[in-house]
Amino acid sequence: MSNVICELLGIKYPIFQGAMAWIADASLASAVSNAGGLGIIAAGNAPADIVRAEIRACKEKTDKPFGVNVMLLSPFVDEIVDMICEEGVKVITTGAGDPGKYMAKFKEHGICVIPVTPSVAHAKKMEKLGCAAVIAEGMESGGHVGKTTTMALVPQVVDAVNIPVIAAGGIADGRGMAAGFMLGAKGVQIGTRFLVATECTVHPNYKAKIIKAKDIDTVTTGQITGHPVRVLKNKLSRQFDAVEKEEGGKPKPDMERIEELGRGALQKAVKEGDMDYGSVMSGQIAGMVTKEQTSKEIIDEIMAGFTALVKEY
Ligand code: TUI
Repeated sequence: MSNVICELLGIKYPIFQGAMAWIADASLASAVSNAGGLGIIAAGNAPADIVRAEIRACKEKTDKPFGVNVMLLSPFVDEIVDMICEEGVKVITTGAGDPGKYMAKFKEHGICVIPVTPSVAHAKKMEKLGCAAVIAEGMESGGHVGKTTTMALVPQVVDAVNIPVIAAGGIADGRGMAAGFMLGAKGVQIGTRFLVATECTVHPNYKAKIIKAKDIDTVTTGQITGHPVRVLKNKLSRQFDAVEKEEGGKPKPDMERIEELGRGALQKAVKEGDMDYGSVMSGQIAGMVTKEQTSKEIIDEIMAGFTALVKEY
């Protein structure tokens, strides 16, 4: 297939691989790009040199377009932006904020900027900034989430802006992709299903927990800090629950105590495979993710399902 997103980015299928912090590296991103989607390296909270090495490794592994995600809450965001411009990255997505401060620099380097947006107001602002497209991400997603569901958010963003919209949150197969397109999206972003891809280097315990997860197994932690994060339930999420209830009842909640619980917890899950006290970020669609497959198998299966459905209706 070809559409506005495929043409904009020079990719075969309008499928983005979600930029999962500490997880989405050169191995996964290059595999997704080689399979015809847009692989995306997550900068997360990593310093620029670490991300630079992943970008260079990705260039070695694929000659197809790939992107980098800038997590705007990162303490290293300024150096990440400089490095991305130096490395000649063509497309970036942003998360967890407003990339306005960096737009002039991105434009100067001819970089295509596609922010993740949690609301209509934010999406309109992104259009005014000169972004090429937006990713409307519903609260079904894993990791840091907004407040609105994909079903409600996507059509409202589509109506509000004149740039292409990519749907994210709760999508893992051809049905989800078709649903996103019915809502007016021109592409989809998929995270949780790629987390169990063969080329994904996350700890095997993490993949096993996603594969075992059921529909009701995710919760959001950190609600009162203003940065809610969707994870699979475990001992850490229950600790969060208890501490948030305790602090939430106080006139002046101790936010630092809650932030402290989450510090380093994602690495603990991703690198050490600690499924009890690690932060096991996952989307609500985990219950539908039942086996490890190569990125190519995942993309081919999604596209086969999508095309059959689109022909049917
Ligand atoms: O960014 C994500 N998902 C993430 S980032 C992450 S690392 C992290 N860990 C702990 C706390 C916070 C981050 C793990 N998962 N998805 C994209 C996303 N962006 N979701 C929500 C947003 C968002 C929120 C507010 C985008 C813009 C925004 O704008 C607010 C403003 O006022 O600019």
